[in-house]
Amino acid sequence: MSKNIRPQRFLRALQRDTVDCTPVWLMRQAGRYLPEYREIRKQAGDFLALCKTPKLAREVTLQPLNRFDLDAAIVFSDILTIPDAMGLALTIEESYGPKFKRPLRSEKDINNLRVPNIDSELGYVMETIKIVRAELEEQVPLIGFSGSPWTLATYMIDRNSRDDFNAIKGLLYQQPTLLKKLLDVLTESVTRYLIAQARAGAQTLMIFDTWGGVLAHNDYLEFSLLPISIIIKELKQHNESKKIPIILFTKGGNSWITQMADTGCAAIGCDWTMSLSAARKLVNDRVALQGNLDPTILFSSPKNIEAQVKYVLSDFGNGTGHVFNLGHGIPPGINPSHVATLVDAVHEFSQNGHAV
Ligand code: 1CP
Repeated sequence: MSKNIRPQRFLRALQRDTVDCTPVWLMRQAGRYLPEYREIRKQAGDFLALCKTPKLAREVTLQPLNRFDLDAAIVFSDILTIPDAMGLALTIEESYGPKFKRPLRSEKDINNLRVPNIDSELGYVMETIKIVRAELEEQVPLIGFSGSPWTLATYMIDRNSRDDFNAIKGLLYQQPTLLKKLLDVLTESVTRYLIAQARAGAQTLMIFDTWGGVLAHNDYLEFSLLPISIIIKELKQHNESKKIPIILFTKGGNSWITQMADTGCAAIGCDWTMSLSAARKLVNDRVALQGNLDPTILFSSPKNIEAQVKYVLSDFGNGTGHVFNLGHGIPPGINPSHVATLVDAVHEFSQNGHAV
């Protein structure tokens, strides 16, 4: 335990080593719920300019750490930087969300896609990682990330509304070979992107498979988890990334937890619909678990937030291998002081018993 100082808490929990208390970070910890984020966002003009200006991306990465006692930082960027670098041209509209100027509309569009040049097209992400790492020194570890190939594909295929998966599922059932071609280019792109992030200084890599859960059981294994497994295998073989722990998060992915644990990831992110103790039994302590408070609980009272934090901690139970998080990102519009309540409650209520 002597080496169990604060900077190690998160990385130790991922390796299922002993910790002094449960580490906590929050998906979308930088973002619109923070007034100081909205200010910088205004200054930058638009979302992508913010991501592409390392000086500003550095600032918003650090904003939540200046306010809260978080145990990890996550580089400020977006999963859609890869399709943007492939030429689809990302825009984020305030009322709509992400949109591409040139979404994939035809077989030819997919056939013409190429793995982007990571250094020249996505170098700004690596630049942000380098400056944030230098600034954080060894205070808390820095997480790099990417979307999964399937999740990226759901955004890249032209569609009419945000929550309509008919277009991509139509492709899956009508032209599976073409979809696989798209997933192959994305698999290679994500692999190279994550290796570059490790090289730049990311100390953990997270794969966001936000839309894997919309797939039928066997389709998830073939079209979402298989490309992810290939990426993890490659990362494990590459000198620059082989020692970096990987967190795999499939929203709505509870039914595949045992298969996810077989990929070689260090931890699985769980959404709030599953009991952590049940998940733990399924993975048999082979991997750590990250999660899983329902983000909307942040809209409730501080007293209720504390009670729900206690519940999640006791649901995981005694022993190591738990990284506290939400089951999905922080919603815009919550009171930032409620985040402080959550973070402090995790540390306070996990000191004795829960984490050994
Ligand atoms: O208007 C704004 O200021 C933009 C809002 C915003 C922000 C703050 C977007 C657009 N992206 C981000 C940052 C972001 N996105 C981070 C930053 C690091 C942090 O967590 O603090 C991360 C990790 C992401 C990842 C991301 N982007 C995911 C995976 C995680 C998840 O939430 O499931 C997804 C699906 C996206 C796509 C995206 N980008 C932006 C929005 C609003 C969305 C979601 C759109 C949708 O619901 O389909």
